[in-house]
Amino acid sequence: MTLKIYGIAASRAARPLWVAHELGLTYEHVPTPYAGGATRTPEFLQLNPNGHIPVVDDHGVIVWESMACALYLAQRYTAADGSGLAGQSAEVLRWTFWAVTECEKDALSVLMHTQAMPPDRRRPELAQEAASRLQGPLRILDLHLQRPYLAGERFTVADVCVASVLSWIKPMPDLLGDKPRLAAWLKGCLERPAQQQVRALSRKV
Ligand SMILES: N[C@@H](CCC(=O)N[C@@H](CS)C(=O)NCC(=O)O)C(=O)O
Repeated sequence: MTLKIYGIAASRAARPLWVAHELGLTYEHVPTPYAGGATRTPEFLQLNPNGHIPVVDDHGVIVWESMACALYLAQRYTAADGSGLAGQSAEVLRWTFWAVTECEKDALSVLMHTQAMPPDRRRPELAQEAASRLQGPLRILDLHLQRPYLAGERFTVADVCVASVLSWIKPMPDLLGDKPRLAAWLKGCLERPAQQQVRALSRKV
């Protein structure tokens, strides 16, 4: 039995995949797509009754919800050299929940209505409205980033979770124009080798 991560890399499965690559974990990638019915088969619904990717199957321990998958792996595993991504839990938890509740919906709207949906279905005004709602939370994060990473001096799973969500606002670079610390932090996170490996994976499957 191996650690399995279900979900194509071009999806929220990128979150647990990013953690796995940061830690150099041995895992089996099952690139279940979210379109075409693969998340509605009886076998898949047995894993996640919500019918969503990602799912982590850690030797029989099943985890779904992408942030929970990322946090679980960071808690459960370390890299071969003993380093890890777990970080101070108060910071990790508050920033991860913050990303999901304060940013994710609007960040997704920015992505969908600028880039991800076919041009004839995009509604630029919805991207603009989402971008204005994001200004407040993004300013808060910019202010917090007077330190190198979200939880302090070291890159942790909090950075994975928050950067995964905020990578969706890249098509609107103006959102970051007046937030230099946030812009530099996000660039640094997205340039990390593990994140590049996951992006390469998303171009393959
Ligand atoms: N809150 C869930 C959302 C999962 C989700 O919506 N995943 C999408 C792909 S990114 C999916 O599986 N969509 C297929 C569907 O809903 O049928 C999480 O973070 O894991």
